[in-house]
Amino acid sequence: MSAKGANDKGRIETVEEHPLDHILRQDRLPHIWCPGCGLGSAMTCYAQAIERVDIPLKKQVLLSGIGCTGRIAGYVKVDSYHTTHGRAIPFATGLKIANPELCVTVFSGDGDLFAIGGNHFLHAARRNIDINVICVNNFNYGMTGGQQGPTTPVEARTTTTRYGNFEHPLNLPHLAAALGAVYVSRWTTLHCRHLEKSMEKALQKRGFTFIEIICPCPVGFGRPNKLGEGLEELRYYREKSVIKNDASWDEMVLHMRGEEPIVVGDFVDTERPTYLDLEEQMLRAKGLIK
Ligand SMILES: Cc1ncc(C[n+]2csc(CCOP(=O)(O)OP(=O)(O)O)c2C)c(N)n1
Ligand code: SF4
Ligand SMILES: [Mg+2]
Repeated sequence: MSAKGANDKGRIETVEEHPLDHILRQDRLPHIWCPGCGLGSAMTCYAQAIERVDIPLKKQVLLSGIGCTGRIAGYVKVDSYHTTHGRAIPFATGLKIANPELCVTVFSGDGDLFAIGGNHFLHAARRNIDINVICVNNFNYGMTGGQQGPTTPVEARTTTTRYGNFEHPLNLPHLAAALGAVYVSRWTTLHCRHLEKSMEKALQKRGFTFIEIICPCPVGFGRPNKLGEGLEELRYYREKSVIKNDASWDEMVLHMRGEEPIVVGDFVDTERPTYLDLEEQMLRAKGLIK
């Protein structure tokens, strides 16, 4: 797309515009992400999805905690909140309960959502709060220098596991499904079309939805684990990925070593009364509301 504009010498020239310019906060760009980081692709998928769904942008809200992923909430031009580390889900819960008309999405990192914020994830999913949680899983704390986190694979090297990680990682879709999330999917940043479709589905679905995005972090994860630069890390994920929508819980496990595939797909798509549905049903049954 292009438009005519005057340059600083007053001459008219053609200025290239990106089709998503109106969805991004231009005054916040350029972004802070490292060359080869997958976060730009993840954000682009989200920007496409919020524009495609039949929900006015004015009703969409984006929240994040702290981390490289958390910056997305500052770059997308919808009402957004860059909350404290790990606390985006309680903010999102409060927003949704106070104003159920809003379409509320949390976009944050593996460390933010599942270490310091793990408890909030658990209870929002169990209560089936009608919010969407999108987690960029780069297997480490990217922003603070590549430390080990709750999704770091066994044997992976980080700045705090110099000889390899010896903790069992969380399996995020498995956890979300076990907690009763009504929609659960996993894609890599290379599966742009699938990821966009999943985001569209999640935005329109009633109930707690969860999407895991496997994302290259060439600085914090690719380099110490000898996966190469961003493009090579992406190639590694592409070659190992297998789409399997009906994957069993065992197949969802990410080994990230040897021949084991990275299983991606739409794993759960079901219905369950939301927190507000149950509250309304109960109050109505007791004659407390009409
Ligand atoms: C209460 C608190 N503890 C710790 C930090 C430091 N901190 C900032 S970002 C971050 C980790 C981010 O990791 P992740 O959520 O995986 O995001 P990424 O940078 O990898 O996208 C930490 C520990 C903080 N900002 N606040
Ligand atoms: S540290 Fe990792 S996640 Fe953060 S911007 Fe750099 S490549 Fe991306
Ligand atoms: Mg991370």
